[in-house]
Amino acid sequence: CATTMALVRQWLAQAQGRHKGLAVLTGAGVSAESGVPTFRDDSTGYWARFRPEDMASEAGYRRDPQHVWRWYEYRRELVRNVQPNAGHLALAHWAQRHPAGMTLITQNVDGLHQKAGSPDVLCLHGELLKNRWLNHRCAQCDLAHPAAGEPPYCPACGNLVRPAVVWFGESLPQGIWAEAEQAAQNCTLMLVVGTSGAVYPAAGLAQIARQAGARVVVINPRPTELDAMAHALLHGPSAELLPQLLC
Ligand code: BJW
Repeated sequence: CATTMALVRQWLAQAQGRHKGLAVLTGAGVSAESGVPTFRDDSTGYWARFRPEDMASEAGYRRDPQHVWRWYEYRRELVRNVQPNAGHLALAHWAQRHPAGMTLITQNVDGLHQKAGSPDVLCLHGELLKNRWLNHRCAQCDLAHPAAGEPPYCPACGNLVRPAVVWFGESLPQGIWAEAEQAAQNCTLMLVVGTSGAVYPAAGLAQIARQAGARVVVINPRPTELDAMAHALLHGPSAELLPQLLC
């Protein structure tokens, strides 16, 4: 509502004057209006059709690499063909107007914040368009053998290529996590945008920020697991609300 928006704008004005005063944690919802499915939305989320333990775990990949690889190839094709929406752009423009004013932390692997022009995005869960080796590499692992519809593999040792994303049970990239934690500790305002707040340790950044004295604002069209700890809720789609807030 209008009064909540006015209040959050005040908090934003206070954050604006401070080095990295604003921290933004985003999730799949910020890309929904670009046409990228979320994970946990009732009928449209990926987890309504797939089991996360099959598609987003190392054990699932080892059980059926072809099935998982094809899902990632499908998602890669999808994100190559979508564009950032007004929400991504509003964040990028704000950062450009306030250099060193914002830390943008995303759980998204789709690269749309970067495509919108956001600098220094902290990607907690990796990047969909990148790969890495599943096992330790042997001396010849550089020569990945391409295989249509299947993960490329090392002809010498059989090692498989895998998407460079963070699956369940895996640690987040250490340096990136450390920077995100520090940003949460030092900001005066944290916007939590388009995430269900169900996945840890990412969701815990909101608690870290709050405990360190920051205001926490959730921006989402539906209830989230972080609503109860937030100082304010802005209900609606991020491609509408972020431009209104950050213009
Ligand atoms: C809109 C919108 C619009 C719609 N505008 N909004 C503490 C407690 C409990 C469990 C754990 C814990 N600590 C660790 C765990 C285990 C686990 C976990 O969190 N499990 C819970 C689910 C129960 N976490 C992990 O395993 C993490 N690793 C870890 O903890 O390492 C330490 C460790 C090591 C070894 C052993 C044990 C521990 C890793 C988590 C990795 C998550 N990976 C995924 C897949 C990435 C790759 C890929 O994309 O394929 O990351 S899962 C998936 O969920 C993806 C997302 O980044 C992540 C978060 O989802 P997000 O972004 O919130 O999306 P949704 O769909 O949930 O929500 C969308 C939201 O958008 C909704 O709210 C909508 O309303 C909203 N929306 N339209 C704005 N227009």
